[in-house]
Amino acid sequence: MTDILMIAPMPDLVAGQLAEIGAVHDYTGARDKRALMSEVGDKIGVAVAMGGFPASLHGSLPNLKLIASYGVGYDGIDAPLARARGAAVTNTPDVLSDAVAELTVAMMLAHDRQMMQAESYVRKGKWGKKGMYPLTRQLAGSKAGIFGLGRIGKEVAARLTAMKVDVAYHGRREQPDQPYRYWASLAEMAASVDWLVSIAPGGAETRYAIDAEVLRALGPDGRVLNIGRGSVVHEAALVTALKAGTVGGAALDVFEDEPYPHPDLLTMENVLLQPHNGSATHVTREAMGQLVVDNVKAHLAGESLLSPVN
Ligand code: A2R
Repeated sequence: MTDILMIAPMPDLVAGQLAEIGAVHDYTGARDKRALMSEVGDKIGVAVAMGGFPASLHGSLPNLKLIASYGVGYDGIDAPLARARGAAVTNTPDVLSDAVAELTVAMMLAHDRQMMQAESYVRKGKWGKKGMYPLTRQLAGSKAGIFGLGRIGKEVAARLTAMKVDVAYHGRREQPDQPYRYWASLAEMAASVDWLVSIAPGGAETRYAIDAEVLRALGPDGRVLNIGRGSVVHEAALVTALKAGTVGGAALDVFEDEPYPHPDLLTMENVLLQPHNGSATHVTREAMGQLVVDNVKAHLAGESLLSPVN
């Protein structure tokens, strides 16, 4: 029987299946984590996580062989360190790309067409009293620059193209097989688009990539959307730019300090907010959970991992 450490709360689908294949120890729920570690630490072979793994835990888990993470982003896990300590890391890519891409496009549409405000206009009876709602922007015909044309970015690009949006992208390298225009400079791309869409991973390399300079380049008619990682956008700089009107609007699903968006964002009309909901559909969360379990099973059976990251 394998000992499995749950270092983040897992959906029932995951927790239930893990309990069938090993002895599960709940780290997050443990009142005395140190006592738990001294009791079971050297027996733990597998840890299940949710995008993060404290590096300090390695010292208590000398026999850890796998960190199976729920979610595609793993910027909170030091994968090279885990590998050096003898542990593989898996994530849950691909199965969530459709859900994240459709929320991305939904947010762009909702923002441009002012759907939240227009709905409130109807609910509050303003339609009958004041007449028709003011005209809004149209997504078709606009230009979008995607920061991070990876698995999710490509799904976003395909949907936007179908909706007659002109797509460009920025990343560390050009992808010659892609039909979209490549920009080596994020700021230059920002200056050329209506929507700057960030679906790049978090981590030291992308931290604050969308800063005051990039926002200035995006300009007073530009809108920024972030559905990748909160750390990619300098939130204070964004708030300043929105207040000054040097950026036209924002649609944000992820934040620097979740679940606490910058308080000024909460009162801004030209900001659309979502609670880190990109992959939050029944079908996708089920598929993500199953992939966590299937990685653990593959590891225990001595088979190749389904989605290793290191
Ligand atoms: O840079 P490239 O050409 O390798 O393109 C990748 C880009 N990317 C970066 N761009 C600029 N600077 C970086 N340091 C950097 N690191 C990566 O982001 C690639 O096109 C894209 C990431 O794509 P995938 O690895 O396929 O990730 P996926 O499944 O699209 O998910 C993206 C992110 C996750 O990392 C979570 O943070 C979030 O979506 O849920």
